[in-house]
Amino acid sequence: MKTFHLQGGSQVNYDLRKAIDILKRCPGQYIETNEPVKCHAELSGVYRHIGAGGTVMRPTRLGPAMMFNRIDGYSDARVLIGLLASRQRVGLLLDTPPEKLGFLLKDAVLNPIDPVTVSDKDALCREVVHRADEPDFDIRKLIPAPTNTEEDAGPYITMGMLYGEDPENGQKDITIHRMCLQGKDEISVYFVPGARHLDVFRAKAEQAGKPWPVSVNIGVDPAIAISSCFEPPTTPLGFNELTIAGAIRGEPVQMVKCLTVDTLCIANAEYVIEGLIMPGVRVAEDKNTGTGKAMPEFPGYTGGANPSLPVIKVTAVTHRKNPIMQTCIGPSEEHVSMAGIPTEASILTMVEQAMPGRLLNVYAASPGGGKYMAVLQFKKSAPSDEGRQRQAALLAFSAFSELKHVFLVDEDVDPFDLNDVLWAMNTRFQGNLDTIFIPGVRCHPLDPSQTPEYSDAIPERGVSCKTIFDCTVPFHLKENFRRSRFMDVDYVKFASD
Ligand SMILES: [Mn+2]
Repeated sequence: MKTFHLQGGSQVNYDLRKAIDILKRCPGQYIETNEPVKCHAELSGVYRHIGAGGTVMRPTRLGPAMMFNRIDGYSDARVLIGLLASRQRVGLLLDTPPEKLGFLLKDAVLNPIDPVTVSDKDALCREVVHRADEPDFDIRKLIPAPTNTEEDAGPYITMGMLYGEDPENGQKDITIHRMCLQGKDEISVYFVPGARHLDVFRAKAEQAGKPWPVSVNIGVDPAIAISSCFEPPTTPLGFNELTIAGAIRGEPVQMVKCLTVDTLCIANAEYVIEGLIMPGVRVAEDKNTGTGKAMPEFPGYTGGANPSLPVIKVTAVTHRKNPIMQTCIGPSEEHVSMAGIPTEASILTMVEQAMPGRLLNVYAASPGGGKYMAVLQFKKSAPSDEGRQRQAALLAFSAFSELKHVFLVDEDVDPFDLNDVLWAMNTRFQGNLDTIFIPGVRCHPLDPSQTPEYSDAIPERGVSCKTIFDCTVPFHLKENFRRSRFMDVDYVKFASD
């Protein structure tokens, strides 16, 4: 593999291909197929059975990441799906035990390392260059973006890291947004309404009547993919999430100047799309299909097509030789990893600051897509800690605004084992005493139970009842809830793995 030489001589080579090389050495984590596959619905239909997991309708399962080597209609491109669709695999890729990943990210946020800009000749993403002013330029022929189900609005870039800068002050942001290929040089971008940081930058450029330069970076070091999923307040407006990826790796992310627009892109990305978001231009997300549907989203449902979205006018596509298009299924376990582990880090940070030493761990659990549900493992050490676990739950809601359900468990319950969590609910929980409702709080618009049609008590789409399920034992009753104690033994000699 080609490596870079930074000033000072250190070698950097964290990229997608290095991640794949790691998985190839780990049994059960990676498979390839040479069977030709269609990007239109077939590829995702296959992977659902191989390893999607998450909130995908059953049958599905956790399984290996999968490379499709032969894509119908594309001569040299490959498609990788499910790279992060397993917490264990994320642990292998970030060299950290799965239950410590939240702590890894928490520490990384506190020790950011700025990206560096390398020269054009060191940028692997420039191995092949296609400019939009060339005849026959068509992003749909260059980028094998899957259409995940037959009713989707079109081919989607689901693992594209959108990078842009504030046109007024140069602040930077990188975030994954759903992007649909709409024409030969047009891509729509969906921003959840509110204050998505890139949308703030975009609106400023639009206000000034200026095109806003962006890059879409596909196929990068998984540390970058996960870091780009942080949200405020952990990463407030102006916090460049690439600095977190730098901290995870102990080395700066390498950027390079775009060829055709005035911004940066990730130097070793498999694909880079350069373009301009034009002021005042909008497109209907399903303009090519009219299905009213967008694509499968993390709660397990297909999101509605948005009638009016900003558009990237593509100016160039660059890629590596034999490029890898990385994709994911929206509701898969991959979303749980990417959204959930940063959520865990955010909760750990806030609760630790408020009440050090009590929150032992957090799991942003799979059934919530990494966003709607968190299990907090909380240790009460003194009578005055009683009730503090509920305060921790309130802090968790503050640490991540889209969180809907918090489950509180004691130190003798494994928060990552949902059977154990539900055991605690069955034996340490009284519904009328230990459920705390916080109605009328804004949550996340993609949860279909949060609509005025669902109940008159819900004033607006996206407003929800946040709920705490306190499955901890009252401190003064701890002795009554002692789990059966088995003998500590050296079991391996009886039955080795
Ligand atoms: Mn941000």
